[in-house]
Amino acid sequence: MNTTDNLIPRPSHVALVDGPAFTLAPDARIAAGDAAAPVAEQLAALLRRGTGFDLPIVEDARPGDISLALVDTFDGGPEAYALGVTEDGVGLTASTGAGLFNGVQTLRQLFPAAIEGTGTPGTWVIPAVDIADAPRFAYRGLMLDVARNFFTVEEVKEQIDVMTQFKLNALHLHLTDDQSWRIEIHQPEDNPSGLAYGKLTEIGGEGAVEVPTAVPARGRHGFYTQQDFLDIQAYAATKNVLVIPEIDLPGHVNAALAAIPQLNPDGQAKPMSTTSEVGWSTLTADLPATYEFVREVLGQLAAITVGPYLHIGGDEAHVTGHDDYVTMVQQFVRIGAETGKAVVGWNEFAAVELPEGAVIQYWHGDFAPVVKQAEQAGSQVIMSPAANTYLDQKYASDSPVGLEWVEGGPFTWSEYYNWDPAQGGLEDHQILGIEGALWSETIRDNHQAQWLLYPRAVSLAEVAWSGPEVRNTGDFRRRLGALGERLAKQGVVFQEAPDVEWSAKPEYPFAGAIGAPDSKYGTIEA
Ligand code: TNX
Repeated sequence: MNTTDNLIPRPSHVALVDGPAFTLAPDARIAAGDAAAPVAEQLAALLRRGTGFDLPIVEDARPGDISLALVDTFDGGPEAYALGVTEDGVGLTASTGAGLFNGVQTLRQLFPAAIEGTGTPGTWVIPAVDIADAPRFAYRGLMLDVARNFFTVEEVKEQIDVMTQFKLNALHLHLTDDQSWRIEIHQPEDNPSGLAYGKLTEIGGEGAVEVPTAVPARGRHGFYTQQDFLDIQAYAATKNVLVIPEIDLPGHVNAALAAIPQLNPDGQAKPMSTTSEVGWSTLTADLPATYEFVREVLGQLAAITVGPYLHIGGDEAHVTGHDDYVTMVQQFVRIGAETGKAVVGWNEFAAVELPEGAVIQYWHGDFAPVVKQAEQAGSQVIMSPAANTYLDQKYASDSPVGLEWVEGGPFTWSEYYNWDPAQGGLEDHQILGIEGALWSETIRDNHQAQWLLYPRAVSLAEVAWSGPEVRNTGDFRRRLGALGERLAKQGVVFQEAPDVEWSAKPEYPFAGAIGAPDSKYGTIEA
């Protein structure tokens, strides 16, 4: 076994080449033309930290260097790359920066795990190999629920840093819910009903969930200014990550109802709420303020969203009558489309006529309307079936954090590995990709989030990237074991799945947390 056997996600083609290995020498350089320089800088930063070498960026390669090159055309699409390693050097080519970025993640894993440390003296050897690789799906995402528990800009960036090494390239931010409103909306000049948009974050930004399973029990509050949101996206873009913002409509809106009285039929603001119950709030179909509000919010959000997608929720509107649901969501998808973005919604929103380019995110329930829209309206689908992708679910009934409502659970890395997104008659070309959702009712910081994410998000990354012909459960389990050392060196917390032989153990993130096992006193009670 060598590092070419440990790659995650598994590349389409890996061929060991006869011949001596490559050794990165202290005087090696990284060669890259102008367009490849930003990715070369990232590779250099990573390898400098790991090796302590200078690794200057230069224009032309000589033997012993790593060279990055952009070429005009390439098989396998914009994210594909080719990586060749011989005794004489490493060559990485792609047709876009994204392709190069993906290739760098593979190269990173080809070095010994010590590369993830800081300046470890060592010899940095890579076997001679030829790799040609391209993703199965274009969209490979995670969702972070920043509404139930707030995650700071810095924390979001840290999550981006970890996910990208597995070639995950989409981050969906669930920005609003019953408990909170996390994105600044400016007061518009044209404001017929006099809605005070500033209250959304002034009141809604203070909210969070409160459940007695973690320390502190109450979620953290806060919100992103529009500038914060732009900063997150700019940072994400350097790591080939697209941000998809979500405003959840027409249910999951209590924070908006608490901030803006005119959204309520009686004109009275609702009280804020910290409950983790779902499906009990709704916008009102026959209030003109509803549409004025949604138009303003989606308009401002679209204006600060770099990517092509705007997520408008649509889930669990249990107290919205069916006709009212259809009336409102039909309007909302139009308003969303008028901003120039493609609307994304949870699968319930497939009950309305979707505009061209709409994307359906399937999470649970009836799959037939999804397939029908995909066939008839050409909507693409993001697959997030709860039983194969929900990252907020417990690993075992005694997990210190996590929920356990999804049938078939609890869920480990293997349930999230052993499934195929092309199901129920959907074919690959109708599937934009897959996404794992991390709802945050029970988690309070990045380490707890990481514990639920890893290793299951790694399973998802391989399902999203690698074709079924190169996936293998037993081999993946072995590769996860090898990955432990890299994650531990990065300081990433992960769940020590008992059926995996881990090469290193993470820190345990729940010392002192309510519900956490405690060596002396048993479980800490709420
Ligand atoms: C259902 S999944 C929700 C969320 C909750 C989650 C908890 C979905 C589209 N809606 O509001 O946080 O369950 O697992």
